[in-house]
Amino acid sequence: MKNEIIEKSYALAKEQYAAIGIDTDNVIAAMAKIDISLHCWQTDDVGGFEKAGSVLGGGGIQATGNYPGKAKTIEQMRADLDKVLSLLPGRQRLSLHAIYGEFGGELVDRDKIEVKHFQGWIDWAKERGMGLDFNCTCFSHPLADDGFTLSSKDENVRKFWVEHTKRCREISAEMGKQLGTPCVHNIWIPDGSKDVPVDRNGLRKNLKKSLDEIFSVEYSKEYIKDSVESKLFGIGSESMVVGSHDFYVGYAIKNNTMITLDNGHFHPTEQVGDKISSILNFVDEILLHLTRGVRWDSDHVLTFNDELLLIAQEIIRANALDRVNIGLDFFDASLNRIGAYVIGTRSAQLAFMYAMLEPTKTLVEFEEKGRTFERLAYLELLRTMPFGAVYDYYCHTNNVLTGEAYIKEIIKYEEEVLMSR
Ligand code: RNT
Ligand code: ZN
Repeated sequence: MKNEIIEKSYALAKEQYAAIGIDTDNVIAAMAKIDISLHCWQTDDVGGFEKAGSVLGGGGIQATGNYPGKAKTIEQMRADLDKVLSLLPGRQRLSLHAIYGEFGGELVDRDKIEVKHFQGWIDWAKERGMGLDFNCTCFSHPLADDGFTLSSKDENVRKFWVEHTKRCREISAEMGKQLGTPCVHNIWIPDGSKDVPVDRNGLRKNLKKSLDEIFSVEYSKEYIKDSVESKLFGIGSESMVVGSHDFYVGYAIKNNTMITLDNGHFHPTEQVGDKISSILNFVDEILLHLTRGVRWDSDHVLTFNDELLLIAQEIIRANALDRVNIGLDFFDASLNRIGAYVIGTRSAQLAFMYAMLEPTKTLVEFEEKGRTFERLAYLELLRTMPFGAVYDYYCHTNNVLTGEAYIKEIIKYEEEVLMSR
């Protein structure tokens, strides 16, 4: 899009928003607070670099499709991430999984990983002024094959995963220390039962014991922020998930950890947006895993839909941005992965910008006076306001391509880089 058109469109949009009491310049300035953590696993369908050509293991994580161009080495992944970063306005973080270390061709088992395997990533992030987040990888491993990790009744298996997760927290704390911004460490485990189990209680007691052991090591909150992620069901855990929402909400409140809300992890009619103002009354901070579930936790590319919008609106309306860590969690192997990455991240940015372009105070006044027609009418009006022009201008002021130009740039990268992999 021509600069002149971007600027003219923005000038008109600015006037339209001013008429309903919104200062678009302020909103653009506030976008600096939308720090989105990019999930590294979108570049390679959650494969990781433990061994060459590794494939996705069990545990309810499933990517479908085999579009060419997936990152097969750390160098390729870093090149892809740089491309993605160049097409995004604002600041981002990077979220790594434990299987993405630099293991130098050696097979380093999960209970042996160390900071040194991630020092390259820390340096990489430092050069770019980015923060890092981290995730233990309790799946895609022979000791996770029977579906139980931290809740396993096999004491050796349980201990193995406790040790892995402890090491992941140690690595996270070091990342936070070296980079000067706390690293969010997220625990998600696949543990659950395909068919109706009998001893749910025993498994949940085990999970609680494992978490207590893991969190018995204390680190400064300046270095690490801990979070736990629940799930309703997964492939192979249809009948029961040990780490259910009730389990982790209870654990998080009692132990002052964060709760991870992945919007693919609930019943399709449940809204994660509705949960935010409840949970934030009882825990200090939350982590979001933004995704798009189609009929199930399918992890489709995030798009600008009502579900995402409600999440962003609820955070902005509750003035809770500084208590929400925004992470992404989608992986689709059926289309250009870099394109998917950029679409999803831009959609998240757009949702937060849209939420900030709302005259919330006026709407609340209508609501409190019972003037529900005007509340609804304004909400509908906002949908056709020129928020796209504001987003384009935001990209423009960040020297980032807008409109169809970014699409062409991704096609060029596909032709020049991805297709020759
Ligand atoms: C799985 C969880 C989990 C993973 C990532 C890779 O259902 O959403 O967050 O997607 O850790
Ligand atoms: Zn998730």
